[in-house]
Amino acid sequence: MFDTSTSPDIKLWHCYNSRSMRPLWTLEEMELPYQLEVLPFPPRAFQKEYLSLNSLGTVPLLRDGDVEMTESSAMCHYLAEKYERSEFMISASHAEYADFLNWLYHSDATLTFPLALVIRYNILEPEERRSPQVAEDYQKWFLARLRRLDNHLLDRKYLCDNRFTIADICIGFALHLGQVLGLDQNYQPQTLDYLSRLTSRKAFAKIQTIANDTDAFSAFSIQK
Ligand SMILES: N[C@@H](CCC(=O)N[C@@H](CS)C(=O)NCC(=O)O)C(=O)O
Repeated sequence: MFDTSTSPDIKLWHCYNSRSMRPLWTLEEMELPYQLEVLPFPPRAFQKEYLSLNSLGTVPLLRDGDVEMTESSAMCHYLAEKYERSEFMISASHAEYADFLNWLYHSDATLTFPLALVIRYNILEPEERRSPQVAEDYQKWFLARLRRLDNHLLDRKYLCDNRFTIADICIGFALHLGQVLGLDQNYQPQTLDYLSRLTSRKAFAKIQTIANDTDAFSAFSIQK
């Protein structure tokens, strides 16, 4: 277990290179104390006891006192609001507020979802159930779904208000996961620049060193 203080209230269950990177990256950017439990991926297969904590079997799981959450982008939103870190947020009175929320939701529902199917049909299913055709279709779908982001980044360094916010963390994770799967070869130059701007942040570099020996996708990324 990785513990950043003696008795933090916040506890996060994490798998390397999974969606739990979103709240982990947020915690590090905000310098909040937390406890981290690292699980093998997928936990529903390799750490069955985890199902008693989260019946979905998915990561992340976040607890903060009585609060329990299972949606990664919502966790980033919660941490920024709850711990009053307005520098990572766009307020409701700001002209770009709706856009900010849209990127937060877009990050998982629109961008990460097709990647989950690529992982499933290329890596997680037993050999006889794998389907290169399904994986390829969802890779193409993911790249087509980057169009809106590609256009948005033509004249911007960050998604909202010209500064780094949790929207960049949430979208940045989806781009990072695509990169882990070798899809960055097809990213537009402005999107690649944006991703390297995000991954060169100190907090990102730090979370990449946590539990990197448990990377479930490393064998696949080496073959790509
Ligand atoms: N919408 C949820 C999805 C959570 C999710 O599906 N996590 C994946 C890891 S990236 C997982 O745990 N997959 C393993 C499984 O489904 O058993 C979120 O954003 O946190």
